[in-house]
Amino acid sequence: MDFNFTKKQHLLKQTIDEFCEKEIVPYADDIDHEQIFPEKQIKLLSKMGIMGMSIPKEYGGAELDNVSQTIIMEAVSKACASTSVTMGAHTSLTCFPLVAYGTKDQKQRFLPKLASGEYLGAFALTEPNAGSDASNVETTAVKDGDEYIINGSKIFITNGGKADLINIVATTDKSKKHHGISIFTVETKKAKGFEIGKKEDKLGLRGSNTNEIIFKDMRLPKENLVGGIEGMGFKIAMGVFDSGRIGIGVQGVGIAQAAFDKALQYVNEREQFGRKLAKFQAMQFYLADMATRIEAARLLCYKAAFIKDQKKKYAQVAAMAKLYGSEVAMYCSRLSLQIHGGYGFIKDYPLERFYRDAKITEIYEGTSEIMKLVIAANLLGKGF
Ligand code: COS
Repeated sequence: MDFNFTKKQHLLKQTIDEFCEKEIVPYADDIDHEQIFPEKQIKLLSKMGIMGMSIPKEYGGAELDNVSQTIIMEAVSKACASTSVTMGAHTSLTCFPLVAYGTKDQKQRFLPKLASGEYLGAFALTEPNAGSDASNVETTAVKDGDEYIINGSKIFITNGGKADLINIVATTDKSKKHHGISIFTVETKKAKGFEIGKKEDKLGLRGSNTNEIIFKDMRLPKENLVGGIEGMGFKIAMGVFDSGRIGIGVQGVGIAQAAFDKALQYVNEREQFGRKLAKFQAMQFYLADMATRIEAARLLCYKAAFIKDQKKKYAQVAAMAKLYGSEVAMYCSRLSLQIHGGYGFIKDYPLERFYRDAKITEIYEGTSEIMKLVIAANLLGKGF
């Protein structure tokens, strides 16, 4: 057993931490307050090869292991969760399914553009009647010669209004339920019948783009069916979420760490009743509770990434990492805000941003309740 990063991973952590401190942290409040899409930050991440981190070298990617990808997700999330979700929807939800399940032709056509940052990606499953109940998608894909005709709409899609390429989940045969679900890749600028709908105004992650997207008789070549076989979509989506959940767990850890760091600084500066806050036992207990939970959540996330790197089954530990990482984000952002008192409640300090950003980690890529179902299903013998 070895809890150390490799030399390469350690160097990567140093590099990404320094980058985030310089290029992301100073802009994070503005990104949130002014709802600025973090395009500049994403461009810089592309230049560093990070938008292609999950893509094999032969397609222009950096081909990083999952532990390294988790290091990056934690660092960017600590700096700015709006930026990290924009990045994660691309590297994890978009690139991962094409890498893991795409045909050779799909990899050749799409991965180099996603790796270089020429294309920003998104993944679209959620609909008004399909969220937790992922198999209930109503968007249809009907085969017509060498094409599929797609009709329907998707809501709450991260990067939906900005993406150049979106993997969309549709039903090719509703009577087969989840066995009739397929995933199609759409290049949004080329597709007729692709429309951008309502942009959401959110509690947190206010710099990230969350959009409705609409398909009206949108025609796609049959070569854009991910994996080339109809009915594989539900299993692919489940695989994508299993993997993505490590990222959301560690996004929670990043937010929690950012909140904790501010608390640690504040208790050493702020004086009340003639003493630094750090001298009060109540504050010491808060710090100890936060630090312990952050460390436990972090270990779960890196364990999940490590197991994925070992090519072993990881759905259960990924769900645990997401469940606990998101709870710790909520816990630490609330406590750190409490320690800051009134200062935590105003926009001059980032505490209220952390508090708002933390909430979504308990909801997207599977709610905490769904995580418990996944964990229980694995405990009871499903074993993905
Ligand atoms: N990996 C591979 N296959 C999986 C899987 C996984 N992690 N989980 C389920 N499956 C397969 C099962 O093996 C089953 O296949 P067969 O019918 O061929 O045997 C099939 O999928 C259906 O499984 P199950 O009956 O367990 O599916 P449910 O419809 O009950 O749904 C949950 C299972 C709830 C886990 C799933 O719908 C889910 O993850 N929902 C949350 C989706 C989500 O995260 N939404 C948020 C999107 S916003 S980013």
